[in-house]
Amino acid sequence: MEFILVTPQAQPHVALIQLNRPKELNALNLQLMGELRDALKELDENDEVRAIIITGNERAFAAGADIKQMAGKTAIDMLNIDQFSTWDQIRKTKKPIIAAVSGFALGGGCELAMTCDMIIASETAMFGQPEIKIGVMPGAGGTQRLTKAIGKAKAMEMVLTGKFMPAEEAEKQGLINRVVPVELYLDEAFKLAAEIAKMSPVATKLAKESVNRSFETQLDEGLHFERKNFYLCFASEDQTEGMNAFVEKRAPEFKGR
Ligand code: DAK
Repeated sequence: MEFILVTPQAQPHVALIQLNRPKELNALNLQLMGELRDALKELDENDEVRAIIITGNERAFAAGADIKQMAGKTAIDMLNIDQFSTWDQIRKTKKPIIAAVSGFALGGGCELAMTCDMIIASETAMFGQPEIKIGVMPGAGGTQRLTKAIGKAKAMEMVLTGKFMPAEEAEKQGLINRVVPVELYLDEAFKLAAEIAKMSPVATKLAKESVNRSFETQLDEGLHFERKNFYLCFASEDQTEGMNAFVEKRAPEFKGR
């Protein structure tokens, strides 16, 4: 594993996965996502593990999918790469996953945190779906999960303006479980994981599956819709312009083509 660190028994029955591309603010490239998928599958099959924590570092949980890797892609490239199967497998993890978030949780980073079952944040955490600023839209569930978590008006504003939501507001809006001082966010995640790890692993898995079931059919349909529109963004010149502008550190000039 090059881009994640996995500790299967960070505490009794609790595994820790740390995203580890600190210089790139843990931008989620394809390799990192593949490693994360494989690690979660292994931990899900490991009887000693009852809860899993995913974290980044103090500055960033993850600043999104790797824009440098995506910038030159066409809609057909995106279709052929089929990152969605990786995200789908992550979503199918049966054991509870807690995201311990500090700093940036943006784009795919925010979507990854929302794919987890609970979110503990440090007071410096910032959540956002800024894809619109680089000429695309959320592609890994952001339009669906964010809307379900914080409601249409707030989600619409975040998705259409790319504005970030600080941890305190995210707690008020119900996006996260709680916010704690930065030096405590990982401890707090471990405390929650330890509490869950005391319960019956069978009942825990069944309960997680049941809570998720409450919106699953609707979510499947919503994700399908989002994916089609996400691919379509890659057929636009604005996507190329938006992502190249990020890489070249300049403001984009969108033309609506
Ligand atoms: N991709 C690649 N590199 C990134 C990055 C990213 N998302 N975010 C940051 N970096 C890199 C920067 O380019 C910089 O690299 P160097 O220039 O040093 O080589 C380094 O990390 C440090 O970043 P900054 O110098 O920019 O740091 P600042 O503190 O000034 O700014 C920032 C921090 C987070 C505000 C800024 O870096 C930023 O705006 N980053 C981009 C945020 C963003 O737009 N995120 C959304 C990306 S699109 C899908 C699944 C998921 C997705 C799509 C499809 N499928 C399943 C198909 C998700 C899409 C996205 O997430």
